Amino acid sequence: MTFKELEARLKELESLPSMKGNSSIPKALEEAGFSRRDFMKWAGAMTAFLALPASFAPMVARAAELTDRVPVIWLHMAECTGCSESLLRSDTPTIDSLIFDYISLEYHETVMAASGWQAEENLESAIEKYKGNYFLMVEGGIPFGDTENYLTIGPYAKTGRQIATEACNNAKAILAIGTCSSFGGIQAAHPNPSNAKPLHKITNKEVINVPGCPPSEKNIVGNVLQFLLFGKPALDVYNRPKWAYGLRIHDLCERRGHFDAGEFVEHFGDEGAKNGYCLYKMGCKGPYTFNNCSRERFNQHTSWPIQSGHGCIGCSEPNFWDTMQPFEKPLASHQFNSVFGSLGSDSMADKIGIGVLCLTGVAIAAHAAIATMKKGNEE
Ligand code: FSX
Ligand code: SF4
Ligand code: F3S
Repeated sequence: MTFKELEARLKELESLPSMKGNSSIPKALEEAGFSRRDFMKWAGAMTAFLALPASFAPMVARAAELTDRVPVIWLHMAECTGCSESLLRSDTPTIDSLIFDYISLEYHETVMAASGWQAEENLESAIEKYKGNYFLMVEGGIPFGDTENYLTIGPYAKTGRQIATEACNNAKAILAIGTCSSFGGIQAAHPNPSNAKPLHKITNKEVINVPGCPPSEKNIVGNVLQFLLFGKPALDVYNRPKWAYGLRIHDLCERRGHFDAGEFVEHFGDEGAKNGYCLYKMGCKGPYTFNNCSRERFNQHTSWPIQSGHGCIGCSEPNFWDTMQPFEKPLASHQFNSVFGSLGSDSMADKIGIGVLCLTGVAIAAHAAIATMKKGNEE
């Protein structure tokens, strides 16, 4: 998309009425004590996060200010609500959470006051009023088939599947927020008693997956901004936006130098743990996991699982509850093509595919052993 096209897109958004009446994002930022400078700094960081050149920062700032022009419906299916919590639960309001408050959330069960009949009516009237124009964000897996009524919601006793399908039918864009909605998640783990499905299995419409259990607040807000600015992003084989899920955790991990040097934590709490060594032998699944946690972290960039001393459990990968177990032991059956072979460690998921990850390349265990041996020889 050219700069000119982007400008036209933003102008079109600007011409839509604000859905927040007299309130506006600049006003809300001011009231929350953020200066224009803080906001522009945030927009600069968000621009880099979206992998855009720095010259796009003013556009990103404008897009953030226009998030109150597009109605959003957020549905909860079967899940723990961690995805909403990831975004909303911070001790001080952040610019991300504030922007999210200003997204015109027409319906969100966690943050709205309505319940019962009133909630049901709000949802129906939002779908009707904004037919074809709203963003649909869905959290949670969806029980399907004979067990579909395991998730029954509201005074009309509709199933989650019915509600989600209806909302999908009339949406402008659909984002599956979290691994449950993207891939089924914890309730779809073996033996999947409710036959839970990901959102894309219950609708024919295209679903953009934003997995992570939960996804970071930045990935949630970033994907909304990305969509406002450019429309549909480039996606990998699992329909994850490549700008966010294009690299493995292992590629940019702060402990990667220790992996390459064969320096591993052998037990939680040992000297290696104190020295920040690699967590591969403690079961880290960073080499098989596509996500940007190692770059962006969580909670306003303060920390992330590996920084806090536990390996990645692969939470943004399909069926990770089954395929990434045991979480605190290396996966001997998984293979990682890092040093040899034609696919480098920076290859995208769509080039590799999980099958190739399992069938070709050099076993990461072997790589780790070689690295350890090399180190042994040097000593
Ligand atoms: Fe799932 Fe989100 Fe994990 Fe929880 O709702 S992705 S269980 S963090 O909250 O859907
Ligand atoms: Fe980081 Fe895990 Fe890779 Fe070690 S195995 S470098 S801890 S991602
Ligand atoms: Fe999940 Fe691994 Fe990031 S467990 S939060 S993808 S470090």
